[in-house]
Amino acid sequence: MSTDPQIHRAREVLLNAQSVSVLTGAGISAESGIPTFRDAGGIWENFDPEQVATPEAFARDPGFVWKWYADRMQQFRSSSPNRGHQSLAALEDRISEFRLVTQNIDNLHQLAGSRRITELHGNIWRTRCLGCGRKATLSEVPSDLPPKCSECGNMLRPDVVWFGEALETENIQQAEAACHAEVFIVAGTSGEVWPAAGFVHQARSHGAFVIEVNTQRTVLSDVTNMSLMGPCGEVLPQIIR
Ligand code: BJW
Ligand code: ZN
Repeated sequence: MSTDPQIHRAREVLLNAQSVSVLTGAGISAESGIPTFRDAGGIWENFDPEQVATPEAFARDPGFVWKWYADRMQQFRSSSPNRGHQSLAALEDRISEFRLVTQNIDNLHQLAGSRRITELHGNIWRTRCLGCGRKATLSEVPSDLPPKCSECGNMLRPDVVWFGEALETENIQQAEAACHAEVFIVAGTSGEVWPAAGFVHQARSHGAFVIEVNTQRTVLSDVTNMSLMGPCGEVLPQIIR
């Protein structure tokens, strides 16, 4: 058991909480071998977000954008949840009012056993038809790109949220409700992307005790009550036991 007073305090706060919400970002999957976006060596060092993560990019060259997603699907498929994901699934089991809000599309929280999840930016394994709007789940990485709708034959897009696109209203509502929890953990996100970052501000203004878990300071560190510096896979198991 760690003797770090901050870890001890975080553990105590969580043990006494009736309601807990968590916001996660790419950093929680880093120890599963999935690159983050904005760290050194991250995705945006090799790809311009304007070329792969905007509706305009998809309209210009759907095949190119789909190839980028198909490659990431292969990578996600060969990755497993780590101790960070597993700790959050265990926390959910003992907290009656719990919500996990994630910006990640990699499905690793679900694979770890989390159930009360809000996927702010969608899920890479879900598609949406540009013709009939039908959503479907992929069981395999599509090989014929861009894939077509089995109902109407129109082109499918990944059911994810790109820059300039609105998040689903239901997801925003769930995240806003989650901001009323007693304790709010923000783990593995740079806090650079909105509206996700705004939920941390909201939680703090509603009086939550906000705990950040990150390998470095972020723009959110000054908003939180406590910043625990370290990898999610080490820090989360220490504060959730
Ligand atoms: C570890 C670790 C370890 C590493 N352990 N930690 C207000 C102000 C300014 C701009 C805006 C604003 N409001 C809206 C905007 C515009 C824009 C935005 O936020 N831009 C900023 C970047 C400037 N937002 C949008 O466009 C959003 N839509 C919107 O606002 O719509 C409005 C609208 C309304 C009505 C009609 C129409 C429109 C949509 C944002 C969509 C973001 N999409 C992406 C791609 C999703 C699909 C995909 O993955 O392909 O989402 S971009 C990318 O960034 C992805 C992520 O979910 C998101 C956040 O990144 P995240 O998770 O924080 O990763 P990193 O890499 O940034 O950080 C990793 C962190 O982990 C670091 O801090 C590390 O230190 C840490 N770390 N290892 C612990 N082991
Ligand atoms: Zn269709």
